Amino acid sequence: MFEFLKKTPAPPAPPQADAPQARGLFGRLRARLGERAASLVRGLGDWLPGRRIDAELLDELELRLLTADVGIPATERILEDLRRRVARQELDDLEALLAALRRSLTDILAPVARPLVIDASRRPFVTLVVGVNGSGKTTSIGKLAKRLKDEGRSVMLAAGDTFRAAAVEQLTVWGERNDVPVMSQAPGADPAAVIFEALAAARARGVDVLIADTAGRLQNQSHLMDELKKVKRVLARQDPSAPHEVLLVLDASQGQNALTQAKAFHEALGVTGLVLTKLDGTAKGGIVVAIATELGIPLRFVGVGEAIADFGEFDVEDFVTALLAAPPPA
Ligand SMILES: Nc1nc2c(ncn2[C@@H]2O[C@H](COP(=O)(O)OP(=O)(O)OP(=O)(O)O)[C@@H](O)[C@H]2O)c(=O)[nH]1
Ligand SMILES: [Mg+2]
Repeated sequence: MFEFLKKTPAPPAPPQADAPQARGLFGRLRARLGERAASLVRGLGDWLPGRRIDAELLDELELRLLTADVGIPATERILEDLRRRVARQELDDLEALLAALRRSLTDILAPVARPLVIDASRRPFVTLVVGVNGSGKTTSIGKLAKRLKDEGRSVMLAAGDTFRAAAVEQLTVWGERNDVPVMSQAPGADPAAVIFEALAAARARGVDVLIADTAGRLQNQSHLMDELKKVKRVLARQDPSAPHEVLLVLDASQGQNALTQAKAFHEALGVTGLVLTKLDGTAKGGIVVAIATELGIPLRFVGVGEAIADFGEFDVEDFVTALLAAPPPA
């Protein structure tokens, strides 16, 4: 039933071949989840007709929520509400149950659907991007830079990943693609120094937004977490209010691991926003619900594929629809 974990990554799309906008971000997510039969509720109705909503059905739903990585706290919260309402005989058919489930999910997610707002009085608005290896940091920075450029802002990128071979080149390609300057130093340079220098350059040039890339690291590598703390400290020496956003990029397909990462990064750095990537590559979209319940950190952006168009702000209604894999509302 949940065998749709992506086996082989799709080749990166060339910049001019972005996915069509027509169906919208979550339309594309829905289509991809649909391909993998990722639905919390698919099949529930098949064995339901003519049947009352009973404990067995609720148990099945509970299992599906847990399997989709909604996590224990959120699943308990949702099921408690549904069981109470079934006991009061408020829900007597599948449609009513689905509507109640939809509402529960929406109530949990709405408080974290808070887009990134660039405070124009902070110039440059400094965004530090962090996360484990391969979560999608550099790609998300490229997509975000494009978005901000399209909004008419000037953007600069800082190549703070001085560790991984080719990391600077990867960021530079995004910079060239979007006509955005990239500040870098030699491989092995101190990331704090690179980002500090980039901030000085951004200030001198009156840039609106500076986005700093960093090397991937595991949350339990304390010396590497200390390195990020140093980046923060050093930035604050130039601008006591910087960084203005600490953006943690999480790979949704990592399920509950993403939650563990988020807790550790948040504790070390005070994460102010999340990017959840690779929602297209997982049946575990429920991790969004777990994160909302257990962390409450604003979810700024989601990634549903590798193309620029596969990146955007989080829309609760659309996401819940995709999760339930129901047809889009008319
Ligand atoms: N399917 C899918 N792939 C994505 C998404 N976001 C990023 N990727 C891919 O994930 C891979 C890793 O992305 P990067 O941006 O290099 O990740 P990173 O966090 O910068 O990696 P390191 O710098 O090595 O820690 C690339 O192949 C991206 O194209 C997404 O939303 N969906
Ligand atoms: Mg990277």
